[in-house]
Amino acid sequence: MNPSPSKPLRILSLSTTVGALGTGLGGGVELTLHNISQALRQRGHAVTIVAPCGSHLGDLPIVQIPGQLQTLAQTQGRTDPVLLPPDAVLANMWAYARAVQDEYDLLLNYAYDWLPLYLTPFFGRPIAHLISMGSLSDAMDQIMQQVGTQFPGTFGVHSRAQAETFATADDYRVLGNGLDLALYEFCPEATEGLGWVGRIAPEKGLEDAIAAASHANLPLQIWGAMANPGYWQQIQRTYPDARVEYRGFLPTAQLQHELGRCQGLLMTPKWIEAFGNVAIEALACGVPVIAYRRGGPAEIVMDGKTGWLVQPDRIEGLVEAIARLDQIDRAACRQQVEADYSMAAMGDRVERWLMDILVNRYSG
Ligand code: HBI
Repeated sequence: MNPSPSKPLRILSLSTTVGALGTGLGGGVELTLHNISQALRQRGHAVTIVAPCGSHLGDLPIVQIPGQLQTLAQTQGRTDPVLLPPDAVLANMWAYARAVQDEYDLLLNYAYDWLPLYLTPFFGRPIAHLISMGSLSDAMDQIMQQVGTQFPGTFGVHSRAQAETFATADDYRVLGNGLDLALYEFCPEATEGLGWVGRIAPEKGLEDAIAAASHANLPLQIWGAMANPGYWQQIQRTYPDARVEYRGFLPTAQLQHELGRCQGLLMTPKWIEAFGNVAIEALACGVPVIAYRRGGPAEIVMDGKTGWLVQPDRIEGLVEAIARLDQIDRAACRQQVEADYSMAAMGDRVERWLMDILVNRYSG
């Protein structure tokens, strides 16, 4: 089958396996899967999603597969062996995919797991792998190197920084990410202090944001899942007088309403964020972003135009940037997201990636 851009594709999308879609356990990739699926369907492609039982994702049709969920890859050690529970939903999903593959033009994998990669050469249809995190384990790195070399161009990532955490990243397709901008309201005037959004966990570096907000003598509002209560208590002991308010983990409509009123969002990651969805969520509301020059956010923030990039781990750098937030035009923040990170922009990038895979596949 020689694909032509006008010919609609039949795409079988295989979900992350760490939780049923809609539970939030799948983190950022749930939003990514939903937005890509919607964008491709708006272009006339047929998208079928295969996911663990109990999944729901708007009005998208989902083939529900039973079985035991996968362990979160980021909770495992770098040298750990690959784990598969008995009756693994991951294995059951890919057994289903093998059985129905001839009804599709290509498969699109969202799971950050070893098995789908290992199975790739045994399938008759091309498989595109959307890699949702940076390098975490030797086993994944090795199978990615093996399959990425055998099937060049079939790996998609969210940022160049994420790609570069893997040894053979030169032909990984950088896709960025995308939001349904109708869900985010532009807020022209700030009426609150600073904001911070993310899982409350050590790799997110919340303590740096609190230190910087205190030095700048501004209040800090915090949104996100309480992933690590011990870490939160330790921060409160370290900064007993900080003017911080923990707002909890809010649904998008509520989060964007509150976040939109902030003078600026602080992003202080200690690890390589694959992308940093919260950066484009803030920008979509007109909120400038101050971020460490590290990982995905450093490829999103336009230094001096939609926020400020700061030398990593330097609190005084954050404080200097906070003092210059008024130099940023909030409308420019919204405009950047509309140009680069809308559903349409992300859909263009993903569609081009999938078409290139099919063209390369059939051009020999
Ligand atoms: N871990 N084993 C495994 N498989 C996944 O698909 C996976 C994961 N950890 C996190 C994750 N997916 C998603 O939350 C991504 O959005 C990061």
